[in-house]
Amino acid sequence: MTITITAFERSPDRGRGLARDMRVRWAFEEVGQPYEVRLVSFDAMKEPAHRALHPFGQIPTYEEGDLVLFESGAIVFHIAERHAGLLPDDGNARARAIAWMFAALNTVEPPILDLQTTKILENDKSWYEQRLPLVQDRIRVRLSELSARLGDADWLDGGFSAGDLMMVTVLLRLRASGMLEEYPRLAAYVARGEARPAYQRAFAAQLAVFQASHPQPAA
Ligand SMILES: N[C@@H](CCC(=O)N[C@@H](CS)C(=O)NCC(=O)O)C(=O)O
Repeated sequence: MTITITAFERSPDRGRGLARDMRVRWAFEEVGQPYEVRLVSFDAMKEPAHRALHPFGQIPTYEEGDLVLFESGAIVFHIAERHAGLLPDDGNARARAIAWMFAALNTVEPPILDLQTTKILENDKSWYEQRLPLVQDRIRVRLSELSARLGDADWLDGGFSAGDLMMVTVLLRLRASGMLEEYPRLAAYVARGEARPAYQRAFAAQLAVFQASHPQPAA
């Protein structure tokens, strides 16, 4: 059965792989599951037809027959449950990998999103200069804890899992800030994720969407 996801028609990140369809594409590539993509505009995302798939009018969504999902974490989890390759077979190891997915989305991502909101939406406020370092320090607490737990390991708990996939995509949102480089183990961890062939195929696919909508002039 065909699986269709939604992604930005014009991604605000200019194809840098930060939109959340990247997580889903990467998961598909890791497990070898073909998928189709329906591109949606910002306007279309807020229309009833898309809201029927996604109550908050966002991307990504997942459609497979009668099943419709939203939330990148739920979608990646569903893919990982359906296919081998993203969750260990051992029950305890599987539970820990799932815990890392939640940690990425629920503990590490919120302060990172807070930084983006602060920089984009609050930079004209009188209190911006006072708030920014507070937000950055909250991220540093999490990065320092995560780095300590990762130690010299390649991945968070044994082999690469959906927990790492989610954590790497969350940490990538920090790249432009330069904060990731303050934690060499985490910078190397993210680089390991990006080096995976499945990541590179997913990245190329989403970049191709941006390049098609912004053709380069001939040299
Ligand atoms: N928690 C959701 C967040 C989804 C989300 O924020 N999607 C962004 C793209 S990365 C979006 O659609 N933004 C447009 C909007 O909110 O109007 C998930 O992980 O899927």
